[in-house]
Amino acid sequence: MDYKLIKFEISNGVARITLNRPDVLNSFNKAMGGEVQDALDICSSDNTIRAVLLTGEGRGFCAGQDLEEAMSPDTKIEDVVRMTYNPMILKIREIEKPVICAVNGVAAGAGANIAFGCDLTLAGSSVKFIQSFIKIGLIPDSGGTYILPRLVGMQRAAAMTMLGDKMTAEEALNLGLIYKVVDDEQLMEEAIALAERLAQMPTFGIGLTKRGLNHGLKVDLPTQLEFEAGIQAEAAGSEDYKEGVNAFLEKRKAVFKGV
Ligand code: T3D
Repeated sequence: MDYKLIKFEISNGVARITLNRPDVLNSFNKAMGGEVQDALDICSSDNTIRAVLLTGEGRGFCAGQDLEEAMSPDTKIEDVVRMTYNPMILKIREIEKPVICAVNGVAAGAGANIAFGCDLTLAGSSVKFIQSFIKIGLIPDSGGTYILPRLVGMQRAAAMTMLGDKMTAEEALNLGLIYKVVDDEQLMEEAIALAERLAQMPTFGIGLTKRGLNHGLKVDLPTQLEFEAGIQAEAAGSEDYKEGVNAFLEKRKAVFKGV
């Protein structure tokens, strides 16, 4: 696919997806949603890609749905949710590679929930997160009603989504919504370093770890313990497991291939 609304670059095992509609704070129209989904499919299937980095161009990360497009008579809102946001969130959660998000500016509506749905989210210190759906009478989609109560508890999730107040990066960090706050000027450098570090790690094991974390959100402890036994067996069958143990015993640095 020839991308027009995102940038897609691969370097040192890291695929960087940059939302690229800066004039509208990288809000999503259907076309950009399609491009992001296509890029995520490539990230999933290309074995040379061992980490994904999602960010935005310009002064915003993402202002959610493009409201001009949402108002078009051709747009059915449930189709937008089903065709743009649901598959994107599922791809981010189900791709068995680490997805890092570098939130470079305001993240509103679906933009906030996409950031919260990534594996490791870094935000610049001046960033604001806004559950802005309710400001226009909508509900928090893109997994908001699923992930927010699980991450911050029902009361805080209700306050965030019913009031729609701006939240600072520091507040998001303290609530466990993101991994780290970084000086704005250092954000990309730090996000790339983190992604490149992850891309040198046992990718297959990271993928199984992610599968385990996803599964654990949905089941009881005995079921999850049994699930862990199964995926641990898969991890133990990997080349990286052999390399990790051999490197430890031989007192050298492991070189992981991701398989
Ligand atoms: O189909 C469906 O609707 C279902 C899916 C829903 C998912 C959702 O995400 S619903 C939530 C949609 N998003 C919003 O409601 C956020 C709207 N934007 C804002 O509230 C503000 O722009 C921000 C708080 C994010 C940032 O404010 P500020 O003052 O820093 O920037 P600004 O001046 O408002 O925006 C800059 C430009 O981007 C401006 O255009 P202009 O005047 O320079 O030509 C503005 O219109 C444009 N822009 C910002 N957000 C959107 C947008 N254009 C279209 N859609 C947007 N969401």
